[in-house]
Amino acid sequence: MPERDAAELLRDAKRVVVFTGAGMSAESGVPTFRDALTGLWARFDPKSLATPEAFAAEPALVWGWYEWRRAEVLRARPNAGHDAVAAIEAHVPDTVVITQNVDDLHERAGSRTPIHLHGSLFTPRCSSCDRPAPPPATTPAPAGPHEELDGRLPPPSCADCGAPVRPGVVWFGEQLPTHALSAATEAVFGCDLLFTVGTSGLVYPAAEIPYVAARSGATVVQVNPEPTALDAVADVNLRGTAAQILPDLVARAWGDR
Ligand code: BJW
Ligand code: ZN
Repeated sequence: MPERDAAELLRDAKRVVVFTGAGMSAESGVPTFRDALTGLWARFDPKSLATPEAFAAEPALVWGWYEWRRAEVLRARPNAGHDAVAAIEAHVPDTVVITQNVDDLHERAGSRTPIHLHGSLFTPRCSSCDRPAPPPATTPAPAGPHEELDGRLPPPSCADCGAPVRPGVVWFGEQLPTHALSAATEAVFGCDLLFTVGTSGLVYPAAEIPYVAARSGATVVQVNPEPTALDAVADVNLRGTAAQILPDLVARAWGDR
């Protein structure tokens, strides 16, 4: 289809899904995973940190790394892109935000109830009985020695069964939370416009979401400064950052700001 103006599409849309990845939070100072120089996987090995096997083998290494990341997120603030997503929700009440991010920046920008497909840094739980555990009251010092991977921190123990508490995120090889995946699927089937923002589209099953939207007749608009695996499924590719493109779209759709 010929490229329609994305602001016009937004103004006409009745049911919107905003599907976000790590690039959404990049301008808040939260690193992505796969960007060549700055991504987490350029500095850390995902197999040693983001798998259930890694946690079983080295719980203090994995817990310490996630506590360091939680501290970084607590210091970060939502950016203009997060604000624009909340503004879309205000203009189009039938908007659902589906995020792969484990930070809470959508919530802090005012998004109502974003669906967290890959869990959250703020919902630790028991690694054995699944009982939710409170996030620790203190977080590690800012520039921890994690570059050398010496930032070990023993995880707390479950109040019920004594097993180690684990981060509430979805690791490689784990199933996505059923309730999140079904709520996301329902929203995507019913939407007429889907924005995919700041995701490489490489991690499944989350990366299926734009394809499902396209197959069910929605228009797909991608916001990303780089080409991605999702370029082909997007009807409109907007090359730029979340904090540049999204506020501009909102302003052009409704004359805000
Ligand atoms: C900007 C920007 C700016 C920069 N503005 N943009 C099919 C084929 C092959 C493998 C598989 C398959 N299906 C499943 C798998 C296995 C695996 C997988 O997908 N592997 C691939 C990597 C090959 N999937 C899984 O294991 C999943 N589970 C599963 O499949 O379970 C099946 C099962 C069934 C039954 C029983 C048991 C299991 C789980 C995947 C969990 C992913 N977890 C992580 C870590 C979360 C915790 C943590 O934070 O540490 O989730 S991995 C990491 O990748 C994180 C992210 O949510 C996810 C996606 O990354 P994202 O958000 O796209 O970030 P990047 O860095 O990749 O991209 C950033 C983008 O932003 C770039 O495009 C930039 O250009 C852009 N950008 N600045 C806008 N300012
Ligand atoms: Zn327990």
